[in-house]
Amino acid sequence: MSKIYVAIIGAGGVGKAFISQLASYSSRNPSLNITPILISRSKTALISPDYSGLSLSNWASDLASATTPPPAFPTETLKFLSTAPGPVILVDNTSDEAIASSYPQFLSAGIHIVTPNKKGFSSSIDLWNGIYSAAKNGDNANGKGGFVFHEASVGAGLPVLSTLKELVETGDKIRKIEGVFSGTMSFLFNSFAPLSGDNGGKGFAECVVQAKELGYTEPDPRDDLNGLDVARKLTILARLSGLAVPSPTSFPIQSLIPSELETAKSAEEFLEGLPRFDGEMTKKKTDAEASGSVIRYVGSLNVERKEVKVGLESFAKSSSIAGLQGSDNIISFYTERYGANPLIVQGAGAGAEVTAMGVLGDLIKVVQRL
Ligand code: NHO
Repeated sequence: MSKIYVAIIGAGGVGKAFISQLASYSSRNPSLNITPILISRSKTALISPDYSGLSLSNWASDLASATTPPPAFPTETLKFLSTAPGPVILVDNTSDEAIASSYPQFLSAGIHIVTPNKKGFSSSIDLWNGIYSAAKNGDNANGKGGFVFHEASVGAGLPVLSTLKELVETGDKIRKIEGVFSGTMSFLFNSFAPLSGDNGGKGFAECVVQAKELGYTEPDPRDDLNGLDVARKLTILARLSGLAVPSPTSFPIQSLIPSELETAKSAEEFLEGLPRFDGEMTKKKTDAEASGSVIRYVGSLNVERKEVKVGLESFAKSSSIAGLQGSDNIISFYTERYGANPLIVQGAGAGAEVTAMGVLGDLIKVVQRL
């Protein structure tokens, strides 16, 4: 088989785990001739200018000592990839909006894209339309466009988008999708408002600090607490369900950042001020407990009513959302076929290894279609 060229942009938590999983997949499938030609991070890159391929055994130390800057994006990168002597899969492991904005150009040039980056699929509807009108698994089925897959943009390695696509493509009607879409929010509320009702007297702010110390939150926890990450995931699910949501801020999002702390200059200043607002969250928790419920941060999409919303809701203690553990996600699909008992996908929804698995799974989908 001729070579399959792979260009990897972004070598952080997910990127590192992806490269190690790719190396193992490649050695288990030598006949595929997987040939990495670019590994880049913000300031430096490893490049194989003659397309002979980079070794994946010492890539991390090679990249650490590299001084070559990454090829300029998009022009130089597009030129390098589109002149490769065979199919190219671009793996975007960054959260860079500028890279995502260029997907239509790369797809039009026949370059395949797999990515956990939510930006391309949850920003403006124009970008979404641009991507899917250029992609071979979009409107460009008979053209020379590349394939695009982004399973890990929702629920990390959980089969959320592939399940939704199969429901839609086989003619089921999506009525409602709801669930816990953020590993960070899941951990926070499972520890602040556990089923037992007893969390050892911890206030909400203390739970946020603990989540941060355990590495669940973004470096600045406000990036989790503002709800935008969940809103982006709901935007993707809504669009795949046929609702042309214009942007991730075009529907109600309940931010858990007290308005007085929105202007805090640093994550530290924010965390210092947060305990002053513990009373409000404790009241919400005890109000829910009084009716046998617990509070959870959820997203829901009602396709029939064309409604999307993200925020805190109360759930009966017997419900599957209330019974979630650790930082797990749960996504329930209510459809015509499944009736009152939804199809449920549940499990770890955050973390480098499981996210990288979703990305590698997408790369394998492309390989199988070449
Ligand atoms: P890092 O560790 O910041 O790595 C980013 C890398 O990209 C760095 O190497 C940086 O140098 C490089 N980079 C940035 N801009 C670049 C550029 N212009 N050119 C070249 N390199 C550039 O980020 P992660 O954690 O590795 O994440 C990578 C991507 O995966 C992001 O788009 C992220 O949103 C996505 N992702 C991560 C996770 C996760 O668990 N880490 C998940 C999904 C998607 O399901 C997960 C999730 O939603 C977690 C969420 N916070 C939750 O539920 O609580």
